[in-house]
Amino acid sequence: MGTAQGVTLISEGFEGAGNVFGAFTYTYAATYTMPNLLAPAGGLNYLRGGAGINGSVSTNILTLTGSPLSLVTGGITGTDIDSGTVSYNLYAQFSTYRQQNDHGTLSVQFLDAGSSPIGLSLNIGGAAIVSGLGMGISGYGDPDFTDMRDWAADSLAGIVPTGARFASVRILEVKSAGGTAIDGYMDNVNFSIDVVPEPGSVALVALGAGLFALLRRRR
Ligand SMILES: [Ca+2]
Ligand SMILES: [Ca+2]
Repeated sequence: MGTAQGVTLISEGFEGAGNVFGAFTYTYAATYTMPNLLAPAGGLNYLRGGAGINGSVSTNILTLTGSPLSLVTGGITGTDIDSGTVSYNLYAQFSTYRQQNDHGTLSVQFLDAGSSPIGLSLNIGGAAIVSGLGMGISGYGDPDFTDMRDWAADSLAGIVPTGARFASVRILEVKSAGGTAIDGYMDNVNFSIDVVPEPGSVALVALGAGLFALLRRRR
């Protein structure tokens, strides 16, 4: 087991003039959504999906700058990954415009040393998250509507698969037929990896605790 600490591969709040997805942004002050009350806070700006075609379903793919990312970084080694001791955490916040239900999906695909995919991609966000968002009046803006949408976070955590060396990251933006803009909104995208205790040592600790409990019960 290496001595690596957690490595943040992506931490993007869409606050600057540019962002790692090369995406257009909206300002919260434009009140196309309800306020973002999640933690971490939304700040001033969030990602939007870009231009679509009025009257038809449109998609836009936003690829992370520098994708695929190397997973062998920050002291994390290929041996750590192949020992099943590297965890991942994928997180982002999602919203949409009124009841159009346009949506963004954040996808991570692990790749081996030869850039071949390993398993299925990890996906967060998408139609399911967006369709469940609450709605209400933003409280400012003119005109205001009664169906402005809340923000919700989605996340996935697990173990980086054996053999993985890279992660390909992209956002798929989809708009419904109505409207012109692709309004899958996203903020505070975070993707990190970390070395966890080896399964063997965890199992031994658990076994020890189990024996202790058993002995106590017999007394
Ligand atoms: Ca932000
Ligand atoms: Ca739209």
